Amino acid sequence: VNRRDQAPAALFEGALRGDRASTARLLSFIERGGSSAREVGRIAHSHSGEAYTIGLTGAPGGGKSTLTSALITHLRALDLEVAVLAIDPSSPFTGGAILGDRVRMQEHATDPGVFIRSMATRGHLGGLSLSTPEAVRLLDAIGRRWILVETVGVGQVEVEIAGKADTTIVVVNPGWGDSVQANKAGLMEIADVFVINKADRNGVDGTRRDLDQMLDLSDLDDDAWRPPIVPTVATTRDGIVELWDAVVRHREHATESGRLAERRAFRAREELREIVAQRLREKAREVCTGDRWDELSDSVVAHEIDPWTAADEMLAPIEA
Ligand SMILES: Nc1nc2c(ncn2[C@@H]2O[C@H](COP(=O)(O)OP(=O)(O)OP(=O)(O)O)[C@@H](O)[C@H]2O)c(=O)[nH]1
Ligand SMILES: [Mg+2]
Repeated sequence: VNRRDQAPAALFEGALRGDRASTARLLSFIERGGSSAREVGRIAHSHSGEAYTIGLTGAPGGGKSTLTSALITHLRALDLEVAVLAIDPSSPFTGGAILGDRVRMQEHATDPGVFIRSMATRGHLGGLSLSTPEAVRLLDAIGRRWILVETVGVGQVEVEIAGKADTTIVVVNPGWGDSVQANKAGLMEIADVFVINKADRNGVDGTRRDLDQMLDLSDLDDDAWRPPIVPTVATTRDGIVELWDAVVRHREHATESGRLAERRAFRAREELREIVAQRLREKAREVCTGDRWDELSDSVVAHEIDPWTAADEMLAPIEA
């Protein structure tokens, strides 16, 4: 049977057996949204709950993909299997090909212990923030225990997606200051580990001081986790052992303090809230079409009825 014609349940069987094309196809369903995506989501949900997710975020070109590739090499040496999702919130739907990431992580392309996938969105509101956890859950369900999620950029959406990981690595470069000025606070809020990548360049000490100062100001409790600052040179893999060590220590701290469970519970509630909100937005689009809409909106335009009363009348049938 051609995989294009297979239903999610059959594809999931294939994915469980390690068939990458089936996994890729299921991720495409998720990327597109709609009823097939929901079916994939339901199947994946019942099989998931074991994976640990690590987010990497930071300004474009900071070295996230090179770092991810270096981390993969390190994890493979530890005999761990890994899946990577590279998320690009700014690109339109691509069917899973973001060239830079492919090239950067190419050395792992034929390793069966590594699964790499790029995801983009058509740009509809809430699309990527819902499809990312869904994709993570699928990879979890097919048995990937370590999932790396790379998000490009430092805008609000990116920070939100990156902040949904169990451990979030924020990647900056020496002399970072200006490029991310606008969203420093957002990055400080989500960072569990700071990486100063491209530490082969000047300005590492100044950047470290800058980060340290900001962390001093963030008024942490005595037993709170203070994000460590790890300098790396991703291209030569310098500092990767220290980076992984920082991730492992954060994971232990989060697990033992109960923060991990709290964070996951919060995330689950936020996701549910977002799904409900998305459904209501769909409902709103439906309500605002047809004869009744034409009639009432004409009346508002003609100043015969105020918009609040018109909205009440339009919503009356579904609120009953
Ligand atoms: N000098 C130096 N260059 C690096 C280092 N790490 C990455 N680079 C280079 O920086 C460029 C961008 O690296 P990527 O890994 O693609 O960066 P990225 O953050 O994934 O980029 P986007 O996904 O486009 O945001 C490439 O040319 C890398 O070779 C480093 O530690 N030192
Ligand atoms: Mg990249």
